[in-house]
Amino acid sequence: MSVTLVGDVLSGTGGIWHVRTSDGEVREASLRGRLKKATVTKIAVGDEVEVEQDPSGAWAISAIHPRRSRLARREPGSGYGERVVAANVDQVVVVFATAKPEPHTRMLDRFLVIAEANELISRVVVNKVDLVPEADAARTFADYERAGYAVHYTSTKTRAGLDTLHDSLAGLSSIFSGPSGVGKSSLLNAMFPGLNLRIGEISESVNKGRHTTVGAVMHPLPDGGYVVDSPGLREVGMWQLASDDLDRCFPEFRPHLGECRFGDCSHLVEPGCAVRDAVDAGEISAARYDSYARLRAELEESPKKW
Ligand SMILES: Nc1nc2c(ncn2[C@@H]2O[C@H](COP(=O)(O)OP(=O)(O)OP(=O)(O)O)[C@@H](O)[C@H]2O)c(=O)[nH]1
Ligand SMILES: [Mg+2]
Ligand SMILES: [Zn+2]
Repeated sequence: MSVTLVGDVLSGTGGIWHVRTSDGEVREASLRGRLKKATVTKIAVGDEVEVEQDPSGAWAISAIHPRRSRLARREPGSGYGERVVAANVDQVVVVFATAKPEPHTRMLDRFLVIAEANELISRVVVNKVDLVPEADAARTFADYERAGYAVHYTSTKTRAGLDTLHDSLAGLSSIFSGPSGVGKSSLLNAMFPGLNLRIGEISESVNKGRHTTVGAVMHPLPDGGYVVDSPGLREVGMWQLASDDLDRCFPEFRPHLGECRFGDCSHLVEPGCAVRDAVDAGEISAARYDSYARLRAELEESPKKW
């Protein structure tokens, strides 16, 4: 008789998946041949699966449960396909640094749009606040607080903001995302010392695009919930987002949608646009609107076959 257990996929390399089963053990499992052929869903970190032990003692994944959520983005490089970075996540923690590397808020907007398009809540973490005056950091990221995002100002050196961030992760499954070198792994180590994640060498490596974390790995938290540490991204591709849906991915636009003169307003050129009026009135940040316009142009140029 074979044993079947339910578990969560923590990581995977070379066809072997680490699955944390309901009894708290972490088991190495391969994907059942039958399932491999039948399934269109590629397994991702965070997937809830069934594993079966065969008489020789080896474990195999025999079923994948439906996902309650997922964070997907475009296949990196020239690919058009989607890549599910993690399944069954509750929130995306988008980490940027005040410096080393310099924060590019346009890129932050992309990370946030992808989370919104996946219908996930995001938090913004502004790490390395020890490197610049507080007022400078607050000015750079003020637009995000105004847009309604929770913004955490943190430092792993001074431990500023770590308790509040820690509390916001309790009982949830959170994926840490953001550029390379901003301190995602450092933050997780500082909040959960047992994790012992590899962190990068000081600054010089940051701009050379050397990635310290390789592949997304999910870690169970001592008091319940999970965190996913993911490798830094240099480019973040949109996936399967219709250009007409982009406006809803900017939370501060939402109160104004439906108030434009034209129902299918692109908020770019049409007269009587409530979104542009709000920008002119200073209610919506001009920089965020500029990101919207650029992303919209990009989506309209991209191949429809996504
Ligand atoms: N000054 C300062 N440096 C920090 C802080 N947090 C992390 N660092 C440094 O930033 C560098 C990169 O940290 P990592 O944690 O490896 O960054 P990461 O975001 O996980 O990078 P990838 O895994 O490549 O995506 C290391 O040298 C850390 O010591 C901080 O709050 N202040
Ligand atoms: Mg890392
Ligand atoms: Zn409009």
